[in-house]
Amino acid sequence: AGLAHAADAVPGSGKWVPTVCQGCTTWCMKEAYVQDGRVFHVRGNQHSKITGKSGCVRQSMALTELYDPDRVRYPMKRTNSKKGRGEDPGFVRITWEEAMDTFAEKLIELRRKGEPHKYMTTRGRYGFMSGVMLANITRIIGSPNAITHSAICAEADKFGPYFMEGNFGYRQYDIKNSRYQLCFGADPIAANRQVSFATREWGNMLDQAKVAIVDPRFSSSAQKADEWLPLKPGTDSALALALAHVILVEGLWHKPFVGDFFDGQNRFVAGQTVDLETMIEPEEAAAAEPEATQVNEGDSAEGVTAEPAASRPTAVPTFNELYTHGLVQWWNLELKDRTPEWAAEITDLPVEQIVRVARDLGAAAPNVGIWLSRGMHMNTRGAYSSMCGHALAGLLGAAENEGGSMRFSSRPTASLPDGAAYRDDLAKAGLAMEMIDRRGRLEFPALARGRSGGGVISSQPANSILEEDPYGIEILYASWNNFVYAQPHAQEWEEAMKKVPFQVHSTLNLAEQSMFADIILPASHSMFERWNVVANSGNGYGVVGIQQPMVKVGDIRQDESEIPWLLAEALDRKGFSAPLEYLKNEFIDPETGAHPSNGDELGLIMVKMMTKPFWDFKSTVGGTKFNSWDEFLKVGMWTSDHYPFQSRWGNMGTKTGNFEFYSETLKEALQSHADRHNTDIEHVLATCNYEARGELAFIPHYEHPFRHGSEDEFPMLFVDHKHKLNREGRGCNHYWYTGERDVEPGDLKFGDAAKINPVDAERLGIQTGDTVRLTSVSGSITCTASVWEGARPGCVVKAFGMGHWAYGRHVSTDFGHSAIGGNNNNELIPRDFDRLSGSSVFSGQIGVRVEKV
Ligand code: MGD
Ligand code: SF4
Repeated sequence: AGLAHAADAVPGSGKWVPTVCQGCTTWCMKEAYVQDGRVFHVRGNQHSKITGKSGCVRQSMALTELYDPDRVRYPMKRTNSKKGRGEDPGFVRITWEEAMDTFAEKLIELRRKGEPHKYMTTRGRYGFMSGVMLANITRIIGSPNAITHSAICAEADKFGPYFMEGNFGYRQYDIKNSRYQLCFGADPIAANRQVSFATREWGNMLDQAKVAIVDPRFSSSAQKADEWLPLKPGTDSALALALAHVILVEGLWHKPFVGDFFDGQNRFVAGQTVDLETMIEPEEAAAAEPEATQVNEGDSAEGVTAEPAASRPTAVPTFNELYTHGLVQWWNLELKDRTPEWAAEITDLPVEQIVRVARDLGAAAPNVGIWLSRGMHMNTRGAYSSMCGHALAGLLGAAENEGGSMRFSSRPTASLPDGAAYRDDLAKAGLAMEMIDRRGRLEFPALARGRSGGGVISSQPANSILEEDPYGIEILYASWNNFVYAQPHAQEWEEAMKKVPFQVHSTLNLAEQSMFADIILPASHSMFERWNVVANSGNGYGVVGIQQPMVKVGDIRQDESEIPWLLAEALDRKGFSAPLEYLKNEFIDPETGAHPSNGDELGLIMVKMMTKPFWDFKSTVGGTKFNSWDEFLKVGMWTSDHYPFQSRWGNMGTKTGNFEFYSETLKEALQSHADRHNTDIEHVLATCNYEARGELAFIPHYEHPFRHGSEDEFPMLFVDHKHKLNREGRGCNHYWYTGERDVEPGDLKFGDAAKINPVDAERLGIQTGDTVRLTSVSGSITCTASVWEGARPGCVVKAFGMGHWAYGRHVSTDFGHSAIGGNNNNELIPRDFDRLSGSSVFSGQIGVRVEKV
């Protein structure tokens, strides 16, 4: 049932079926070639204005995931109650009915005890239908604890853009029209959010644009750039501020966006403040801005003025800002002293390079991309790094502009019914409990969208469970995630998972997370085996695509439609009918008016409901026109109109409507968090480990990198990065992944390499191939040394992705015990936060010691 284009599964008559790849956050529109009931090949969706038929190197690894011989093919239960690494769970096959009945029984018991809030769901990667199982049904049961992985992904990335530009989201970079691309902590042709597009366009871009990569590692993108800026980890904000300083001192800012001095004379001189207002003579005042007149009128109203306005000097703003706010305050409070010489000391980059990059940026403005990612801001004070980086986009007029960065295009999918009407009193009481991640506490502002506690603290639950603060968790449903491996300080997750008595893992493979599970549910592969909706943006276009079941490997179920249906049915059998009523009543096929009678129908109905704005002929959303569901299904994706450049200038969604160098929006958010805790902003910042006091809190400014571990004990710095073959934490169980590791510069075939510079290698007596132990404040791992000039001296560079002690034959030497090649980076990375955004720390200054063993 539900196999799309089943008629095509006839020998010799293959067909391209549209779907979406979710191998990373790029979410590329795809087509899969299906023949004889098998998928043979994938390529970009020919209708995609972002990628066309092209794709990244790892698109085909979706197939190795789908047909992985180690894939879980039926539900299982644990027979060994002892949990922990090295304990064989003793999984045995069970039916879907037994699996769901056991799960439902545990949930009913929890409700009987009056503790439904002790149920937690964790979400890793997801489709747009995930909210039904993970949030809506969870709330009907009575728990607020729907925890997503967003804060281990890149929440800090959204901080600067939100508080300066009103955009709580990622950006698309218009690299086709760019004349300069400056990437901080991003390797766009290997990872990040536009990989297929960036891979296709990078070479073309180099013909018309300069590219500069800021990274302690000589990444793939750095190798194809004009400038490599191998700065000391954790110092990106110093570089960004110095670039801003030079841009201002040399008069290179984009005047049609930022504005200019009232008389066109540049007053930005290093070390000198600029007056907010200037007194001008009467004849100049006549030609000056209307504000000058208003000052006189105000004076007059208070009875101050004794002489006519035109006959005395008048105060005017020294700098007339157009679409920005607070430039002079930013200069006075911070930028005036942030010279290239100052930054060179901190970053270890040459003064000339900083000045050259600043001048080139100015010359290319406004067609400049300021590309930010994890390496720059996923660190203890990363919120302000994010602001420092994004401020350059404002200064250069590159925000929302051609050749610059844009927020994601509008992709108006219809939302699904939330089920609030199906919550009983018990559920409402559970929902009122504090969330397990402690969001909103004084020390966790997590100011997503400007709200105190508005964001998730993805790494906190393990610690909360161990400390039983606010309480322990009794039941966990983990969907498409592997937090025991993917979370920083992974050891803590192992400990916490031992304490959760009942766990269900919906997964493709038995991963580390599964080793603590009581029930394993074999999930559908997102790209080939389920209905779902996924949207993204790139190249100026918003796209919405559907995933559809085209094959089925084993006795699997669709994770975001069939599994919630089966759970709702099991709960209903046990007398708790609200979830099933919610699914049966609220989900209605917009074409036929039919209600679902099983999970597969539910999946199709959800897809049709969400995508109706795109295929309903009455729709007014613009973009691609479809006249029916069938027409839409064949193409499998909708494309928006092109992004309207500059349309948000003056309408940015900040408090002032402008691009805020002095963030009134952040000031308000910090104040509301402080008010909530009856304290002041200074106390909030001190508690959250930031150095800023006073007005500095509201502007992009330099904070010293927070170092984990002393220089004496841990003299080198750890640089974690995504390997080009990583499909997030997945895709690893294949020899393409383990064998071809050297597609990433400096890595070793079949190895898990710690890459160190020859200078350090000589000092430490280490050669390529040696086994080395890396130790941080968090833990110790062993791996293979690779002596490589692309690692900045003083750094140990290592890709995330190997070191699975469970997952499959290609990555674990002894399944359930130990990993091939090395260990997980996350055993080295401590649990710490950028508390203003809620993000976890992965970059910055994590001290390590390297020893040959
Ligand atoms: P994964 O590890 O990708 O996700 O980390 P998580 O959100 O935990 O999830 C793997 C699980 O999903 C496995 O159990 C797998 O079998 C299952 N799975 C695979 N495909 C599917 C599917 O189609 N459906 C279902 N239901 N299950 C499936 C990712 C996270 O890791 C992210 S997004 C980032 S950005 C971080 N990156 C990162 C890093 O760069 N360095 C370090 N050190 N740590 C990192 N952790 C973060
Ligand atoms: Fe696109 Fe990422 Fe899939 Fe590559 S892995 S095809 S970039 S979604």
